[in-house]
Amino acid sequence: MRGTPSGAGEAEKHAAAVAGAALVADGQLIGLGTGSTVAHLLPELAARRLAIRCVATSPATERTARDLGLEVLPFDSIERLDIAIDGADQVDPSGWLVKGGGGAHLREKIVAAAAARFVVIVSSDKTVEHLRPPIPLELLRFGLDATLARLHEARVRDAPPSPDGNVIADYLGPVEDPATLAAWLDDTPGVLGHGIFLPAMTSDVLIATDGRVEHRRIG
Ligand code: A5P
Repeated sequence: MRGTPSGAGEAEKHAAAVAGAALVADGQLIGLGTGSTVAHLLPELAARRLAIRCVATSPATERTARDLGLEVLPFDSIERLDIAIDGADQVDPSGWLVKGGGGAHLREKIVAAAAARFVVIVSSDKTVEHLRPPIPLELLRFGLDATLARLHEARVRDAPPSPDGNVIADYLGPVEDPATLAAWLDDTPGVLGHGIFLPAMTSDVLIATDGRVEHRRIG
């Protein structure tokens, strides 16, 4: 799923991150995503020196944000965020997303759902015509083999547990209709979260291609 970092890819991630950071306003409460594109976002946000407060979707993001001087709050007694910004692994033309290459997709979905505006920042290699496997999963360890058997085509990822100590796996079956697959995964006991994000969750997608950033408005 994850390609070798290329100079062009990093430049596009940087351009998308700069465009994302520009959407943040003074005084806002921000949700910070996880991943290599968000790694470009954090210094850009810090450099703007706004009076913002943040919540982080992973310990790695939290550490980096704090090191850069951003204020990070625990996300347990906050009802709404003004804006959340995050990367994605796949974006289709209608705004369906696959996330979770970094294993933080359950937290990322909770943060995105709490945000009045959810902004996705991607390099051009993340655009796809149709979503495809693997679809990241977060599974409860209790009953793990029974959950995997019910999912038929799923494999535990050789990766650390999620930030909340759960098992990270990937669904490898076909993605014919993302809505049907998302609903089935939502209904499967033992599946705590999956990486399919419905278009209704996303407000904006910023796609960097060479020196240009396309701004797609979705939900
Ligand atoms: C983390 O769990 C993921 O959802 C990332 O947001 C997504 O995989 C994009 O990551 P990169 O920016 O590293 O490509």
